[in-house]
Amino acid sequence: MVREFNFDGLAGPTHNYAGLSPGNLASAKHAGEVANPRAAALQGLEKMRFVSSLGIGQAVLPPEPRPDVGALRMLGFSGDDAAVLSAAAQGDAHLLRLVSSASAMWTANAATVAPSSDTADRRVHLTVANLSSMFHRSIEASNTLTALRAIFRSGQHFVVHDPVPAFFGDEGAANHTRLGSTSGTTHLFGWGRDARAQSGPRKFPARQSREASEAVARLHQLGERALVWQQSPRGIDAGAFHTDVLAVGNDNVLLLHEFAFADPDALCAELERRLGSELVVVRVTERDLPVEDAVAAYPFNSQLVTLASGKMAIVAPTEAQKNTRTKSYLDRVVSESNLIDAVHFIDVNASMGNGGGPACLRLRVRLTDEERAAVNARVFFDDELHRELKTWIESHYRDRITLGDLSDVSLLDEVRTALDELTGLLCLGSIYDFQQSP
Ligand code: SUG
Repeated sequence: MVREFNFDGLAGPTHNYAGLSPGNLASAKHAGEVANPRAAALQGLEKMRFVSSLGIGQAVLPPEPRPDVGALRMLGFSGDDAAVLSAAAQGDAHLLRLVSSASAMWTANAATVAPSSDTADRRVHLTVANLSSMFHRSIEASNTLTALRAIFRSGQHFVVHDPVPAFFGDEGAANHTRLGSTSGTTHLFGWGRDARAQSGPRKFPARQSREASEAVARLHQLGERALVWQQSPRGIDAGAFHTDVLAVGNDNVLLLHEFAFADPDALCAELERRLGSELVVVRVTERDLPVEDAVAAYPFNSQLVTLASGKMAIVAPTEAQKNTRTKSYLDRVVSESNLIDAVHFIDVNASMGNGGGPACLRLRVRLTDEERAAVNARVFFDDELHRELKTWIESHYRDRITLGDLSDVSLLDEVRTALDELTGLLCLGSIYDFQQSP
């Protein structure tokens, strides 16, 4: 029995809006707004509860310690923690903002995953994303590696690979879609730039490199199952910084905006060659759904999940319900595909303010019963864990954070106290630097 588990990232206690991601329009738009980390974390937790109530496998990944004073020390700030924070807060405080983001909540960027059914050595492979295109995200990788190795510890069942060399930008599962039919499975990797590329986006950075996608496919021993395809430069320039902003797939269904990938006709033909007539692609043109609406309301950044009935459901952000064009696209998907039962709209607007919809907040990991049993950490969602996490958030999180609060050393102390308790609650052991004795 194989089941997909969605590993959602909990929003961390420093969740804020700092405008850190060029090419991510929501991040720029909300820069400087007052944030409510408690509400952000509770919204994420409610999404987990809801998805779990649909009968879908649900699990949780912990936040990372922020502000990252270790990163500030590597950048030349010195003294005790309070002195480091206060020195970094001088001037425009940009470095302090970069090391304070709660961006690890978007676990679609934590790693790329291949289930054991698809890999040559029949183990589950995870490659931690280097996220090297954005400094504030690149500092996630080392903690993510430690956390994933603590969770997927059994070498008999799992391999957690180091990130690929940082020169080749890798954004993890946000640029990867696994599709399948009775003819086989295909892992579709989307890349935006290659080291020798002549053409690419002009306005915004292309984060994912072709070399990284190919490396991950090799590391995961996917062989012919891998399909490495270019993202549409036009889509990236319109704000689709990851492929999951304009496409989402599950089993034999792919929802696709025409600006998700370059040459979508050729892509669809290749997918059909591999997966046969069972493949259902619900494509939408720029004319029917302008990319501006898709980027603003994130209908493709939905979770497309298979229910126990065999039918599928979409978990979409409420923003996609309010926008009439994206709402009618989702209605069309349900009426046309006849495989998709329902669209559920869910409020994750705190995360959406930074460009992270429901799909960004989860890492999909397919596990057999045996593999699931090999995970000793208490990361799988149930009523009891839900209750404990809710109490934990309510007792540790502030309901208001501005950029000016980030240099407050008491915020750092609060974060460490909270995360120390959380690692106990999730039976993860000591996974953070601050938990190691000097
Ligand atoms: O990397 N936003 C994240 C959003 C990630 C969304 N993930 C997926 N599409 N899978 C990013 O751009 C903004 C933080 C700020 O501006 O404060 C940010 O990092």
